[in-house]
Amino acid sequence: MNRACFRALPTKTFPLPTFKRLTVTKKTSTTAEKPVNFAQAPINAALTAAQKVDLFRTMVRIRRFEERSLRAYQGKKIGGFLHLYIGQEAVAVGCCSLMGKDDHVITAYRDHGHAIAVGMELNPLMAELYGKATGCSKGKGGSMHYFAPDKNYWGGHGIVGGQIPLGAGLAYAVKYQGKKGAAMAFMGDGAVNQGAVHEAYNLAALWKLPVIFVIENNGYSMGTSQARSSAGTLAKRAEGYDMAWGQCNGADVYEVRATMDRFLKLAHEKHEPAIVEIDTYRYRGHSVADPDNTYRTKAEIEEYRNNKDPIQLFQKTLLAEGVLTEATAAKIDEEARAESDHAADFAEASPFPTAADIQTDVYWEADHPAERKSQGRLFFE
Ligand SMILES: Cc1ncc(C[n+]2csc(CCOP(=O)(O)OP(=O)(O)O)c2C)c(N)n1
Ligand SMILES: [Mg+2]
Repeated sequence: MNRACFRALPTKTFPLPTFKRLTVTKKTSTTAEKPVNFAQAPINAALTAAQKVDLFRTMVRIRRFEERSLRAYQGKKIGGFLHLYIGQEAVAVGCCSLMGKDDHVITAYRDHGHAIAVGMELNPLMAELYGKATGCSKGKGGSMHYFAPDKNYWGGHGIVGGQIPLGAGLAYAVKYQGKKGAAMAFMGDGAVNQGAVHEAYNLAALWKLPVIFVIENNGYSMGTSQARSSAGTLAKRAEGYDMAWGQCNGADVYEVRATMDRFLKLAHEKHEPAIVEIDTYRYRGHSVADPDNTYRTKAEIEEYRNNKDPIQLFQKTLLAEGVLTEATAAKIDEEARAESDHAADFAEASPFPTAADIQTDVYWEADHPAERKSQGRLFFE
C-alpha cells in the first residue's frame, strides 16, 4: 500500500479565501432587457404612492419586530434558536408583494420576514417566539416554524434545503388544480448543494412546475462563505436543467419586484420553473448565538449597514419621488416600534401550552378522527 497518498495535503493546495465576500457578475438568462431604472419597470410604475409606502412600512415592521425579539431573547424570554433576517427585508417584501391568491411561499428557518410580508400579525409571531399558546404554531414551533396556511405561507423549515421539494410539491398542486398560480421556494446559499434541491430542480423542469426557486444569497452559510463552499454561479445551475434563471440586487425592493415579476409571469402563463438568485446580506450572526467575529470583518458589515441598507435606500428613493416625507418615515418607524413592544407585552401576558397540548398537533388524523380516511395504524394508538 502506498501510504504516501494518506499524507495530509499541504494546505496551500486549497487556498481558502478568508474574509472575502464573493461578488458575482449580474447576468440573466432571459432575453428581455432589464430596465435601467427599476422604478420604471411596469410592475413598479403601476404602484400607487400608498402602495409604495406600504412596502416601506412592511420592511420597517420586520426590522423593528426582530430588534424587539432580539432584546427579548437577551432578556431570556425566548429560548432555542433565533435567526434574524435584518438586512434582507427587501427580498421577502419585494417577492411577497407580488403574490396573487394562488401563489404560495415556503422558506427555511430564517422565516420572520416572509411571515410579516405575507401579512401575519406581530402578536402571534412574537408569542410563538416566547413559546406561548397564542403563537401562530401554538407555541410548539418557535422561531423556525412560522406557518399561515390561510395566507399560503407554508413555513418555516429547519432542515437545510428540506423545504425545496415541498415547494415543488406546492407548485405541482397548483398546476394539478388548474390554477394560475406559482410557488416561491426560498433557500439560502448554503442549501444549493443539497441533493434534495437538485432532485426538486429536476422534477420541476421535467414536469414543468410553476415554481421559482429563490436563492437568498447572503454570502454565508453559518460561518462558511459562499466562496469556500459553492462552485460557479448558483442560479446558473438552472442551465443544467434547461430552466430559466436570473440574478438581482436584494437591497433594492424595486429591482426584486421587477425581476421576480418576469419569472412569476413565466410560471403563471407557461408553467415554467426558474431559479432566481438574489444578492443580499445579513447584519447579525447566523443565529443570535453566533458570536460572529471569526469569519467576516466588522468593516464588511458596516459597509452594508451604511451604504447598502435596503430600508435606508428605499426611504431615500421614496423621499426623492416625493411619496414619503421625513416626518411620515419617522412616524412609520415609531408605530413599528410601538407595535413590536405591544406584541412583546401580548406574548408576555399569554399562557404557555399545557402538558396535555403535547398530545395534539402531532398527527392530523389523531386530531380529526371523524375525517380520518386511512386505515393505517397511528404510532401512539
Ligand atoms: C441538512 C442540514 N444540514 C445542516 C444543518 C445545520 N445548518 C443550519 S443552518 C445552516 C447554514 C445554512 O445557510 P444558508 O442556506 O446560506 O442560509 P442562511 O442561514 O444564510 O439564511 C446549516 C449548515 C441543517 N439544519 N440541516
Ligand atoms: Mg446564507
